[in-house]
Amino acid sequence: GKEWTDVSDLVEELAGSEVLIRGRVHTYRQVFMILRQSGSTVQCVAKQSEETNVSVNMLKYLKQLPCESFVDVIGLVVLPKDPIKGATQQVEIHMRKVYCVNKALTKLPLSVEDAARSEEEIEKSFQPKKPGGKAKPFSRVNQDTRLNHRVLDIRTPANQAIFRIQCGVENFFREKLLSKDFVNIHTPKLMAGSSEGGSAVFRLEYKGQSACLAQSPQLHKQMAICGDLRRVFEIGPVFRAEDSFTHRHLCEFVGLDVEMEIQKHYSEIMDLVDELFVFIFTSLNEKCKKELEAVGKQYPFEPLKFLEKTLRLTFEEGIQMLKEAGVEVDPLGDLNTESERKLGQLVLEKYNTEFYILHRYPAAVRPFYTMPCADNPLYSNSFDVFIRGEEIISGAQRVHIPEVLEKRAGECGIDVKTISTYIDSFRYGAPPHGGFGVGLERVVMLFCALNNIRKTSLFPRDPQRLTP
Ligand code: ATP
Ligand code: AMO
Repeated sequence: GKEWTDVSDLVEELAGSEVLIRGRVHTYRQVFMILRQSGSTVQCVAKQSEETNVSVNMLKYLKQLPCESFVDVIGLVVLPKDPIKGATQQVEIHMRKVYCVNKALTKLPLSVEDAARSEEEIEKSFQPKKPGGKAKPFSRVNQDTRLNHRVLDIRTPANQAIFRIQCGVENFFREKLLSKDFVNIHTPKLMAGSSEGGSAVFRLEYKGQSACLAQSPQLHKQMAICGDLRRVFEIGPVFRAEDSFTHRHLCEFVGLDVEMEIQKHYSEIMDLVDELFVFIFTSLNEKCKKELEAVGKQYPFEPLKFLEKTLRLTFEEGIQMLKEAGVEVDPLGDLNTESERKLGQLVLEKYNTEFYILHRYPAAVRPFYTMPCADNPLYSNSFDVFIRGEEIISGAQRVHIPEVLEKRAGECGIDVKTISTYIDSFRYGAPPHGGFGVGLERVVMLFCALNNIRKTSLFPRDPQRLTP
């Protein structure tokens, strides 16, 4: 009839009491077993004493238990003489009884202990501890090994934290939008045509008819606005048949999408981006402190620099800054990855922020549904948002005039027949509107300055990976 205590709740106040805990065998050395539960660890000692008599049989049994096995431990909470280095909890458990709940394989494809080491720790292990001694280098776990055995890899403290941070971003996004009277919608992922155009679309057969997997909720979130929902958001899967294998593209990712009526100007959409993301970043820093620290322990990073009021630069201002720094870019073309990075650096130096909005993009590089600028149709009422020099958001005011929309779709090589129901929606009366799309995995990756989007996707799908 004993209740289990969480490892994270094992604190000094419990000293002297007997507890029952369940966790994994993280490591076992001499008489010390480190028990792990999610990101928390506690040192359990097999001591022969009057108070905690551990039988010789139990010791033998413990020694042969493979790492990662699940055990129940009954033991006495004791304050340690010296600070404990190898565990998160600052109490020791003197074991009285141990039961194995479920045994793991003796030879695991990767060791969680190895997978949790920082690059610095690994580097250091190549030096001998004592001069003239022999070094005992730790092995590096490469990314493919991690992803092939993702269930084991997810168990590291940094990964435990990453997916809690991801959950935080999603919750703060939803919380803020609900407080502003947005409606949470769900749009179909099976579509008759492609929503973003281009080649990066997965095609499939749908009951004898050709179909696509949604490249974004773009068309249907706009149709929801035509349906008078006024302000909507969606959190859902987005599919892109990306060809290139990069550090920031997945073939399936989580899209955070917003669409809203606007009164006068597309700056209303950027105002929302500003308020929403300052709220998300502030909430992360306040409510996910422990998690951010855990990520930083394995992958050290500086906290994101952002302003209370998000900086806005026009595309023209951006390319002027690049030009002054000796980088020539096409004034009516798109920025490539390298010039986006460079501009991020320049903005950081000049404005001391790593989060900013670049707007009024050249019309030619934006999707067909983007509203051109009233004063100059070579530019558009659109924007991208960057964290540490990399894109996390694209957004814009949309064309709500059906004839213009039809023409633009045709010019962009889209088969207008496949999106006729979308274009028709604007023939029944449509308000001026706009919105944006955010890549969840990119937000987490860039907030924590991680170097690869696969680190922030639980089971990533990329051009070479469809399992696990
Ligand atoms: P979008 O929604 O606009 O597709 P994105 O973040 O997926 O946003 P892309 O449009 O694919 O980014 O690319 C943005 C810029 O990065 C483009 O100018 C493109 O030339 C460049 N780029 C994209 N993929 C690569 C790559 N694999 N290597 C180098 N540059 C790339
Ligand atoms: P866009 O194509 O720029 O815009 O996508 C929006 C955001 O989604 C993320 N993203 C990706 N993340 C991971 N892997 C990918 N392959 C990938 N592609 C894009 C990025 C990007 O900023 N319909 C418009 C949005 C809108 O205007 O409302 C759209 O899809 O973070």
